Amino acid sequence: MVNFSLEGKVALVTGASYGIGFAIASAFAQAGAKIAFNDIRQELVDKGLASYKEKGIDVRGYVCDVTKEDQVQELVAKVEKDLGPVNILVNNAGIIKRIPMTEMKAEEFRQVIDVDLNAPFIVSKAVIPSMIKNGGGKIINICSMMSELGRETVSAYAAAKGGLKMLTRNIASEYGQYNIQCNGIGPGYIATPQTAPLRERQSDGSRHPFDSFIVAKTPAARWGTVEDLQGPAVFLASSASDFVNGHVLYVDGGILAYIGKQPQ
Ligand code: NAP
Ligand code: GCO
Repeated sequence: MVNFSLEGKVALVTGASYGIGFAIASAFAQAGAKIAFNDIRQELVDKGLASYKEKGIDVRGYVCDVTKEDQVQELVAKVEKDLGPVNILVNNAGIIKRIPMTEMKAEEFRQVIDVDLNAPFIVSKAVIPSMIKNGGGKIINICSMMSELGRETVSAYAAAKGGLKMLTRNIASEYGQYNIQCNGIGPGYIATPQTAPLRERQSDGSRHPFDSFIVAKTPAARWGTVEDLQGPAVFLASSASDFVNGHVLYVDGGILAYIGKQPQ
């Protein structure tokens, strides 16, 4: 019997007050996991706690900036004390800065790399020792279309997400022997606050050009929803994927497979 259950597991999802992280943590709870999440500010954690409660999901929320190693080590220790050792980690917290590369300050580039690449390294490094001690674990890194493709104004984000794909493969390579599976999820274009600027209605009420572009580039002819990511995340967090390692599962409606619609 294929087992998608997460009963008895402790899952830590970073940056999960809302958006993709919130949806993944909610799905893990439905599959039986005990949930811990963090966000960077108390008011965000409080907002998240209220949202989980509204869905009848019991979670622990913690304030932690995932780019700060001391805060991350404290977070992991608190989760272990409150719920038990982390069995499933989702490195979800992320930022994007859409700035033409030649206009981007080096500090802005560093900030994106820090959250989107350095932080998954820091948090993974914090949980791997206990995963080894406990006979294994699951690490899921939230990658992106930009792990494979570039586009104007997202140089830092693409560099980070491309690096995150290779960090995923390297964790799989280095720790697979301890029954740790590290995989990525590469969401397509998903309707969340992060992509809201790309979907804003124009002053004349027409759709944002990028919105129309993405719908035309997607065989599914729609933006993804956070719910589209829940099944793939539960699969990669469960024992059903114990022989899947170092893989990035693209949940993109087919964008990466499609050259694009011929202009009419
Ligand atoms: P989002 O709506 O911007 O949520 C990101 C979350 O991460 C927010 O709660 C954010 O808090 C938190 N965060 C940012 N920096 C942090 C830090 N240093 N420490 C702790 N938490 C931090 O993004 P999303 O759309 O849900 O995306 C989640 C992940 O999926 C990101 O890694 C993103 O790159 C990736 N992704 C998104 C899409 C998409 O189309 N939406 C597609 C592919 C991949 P604040 O509110 O303070 O920023
Ligand atoms: C952008 C978008 C994308 C999505 C996502 C696609 O500006 O191109 O924000 O980067 O967030 O990463 O997979």
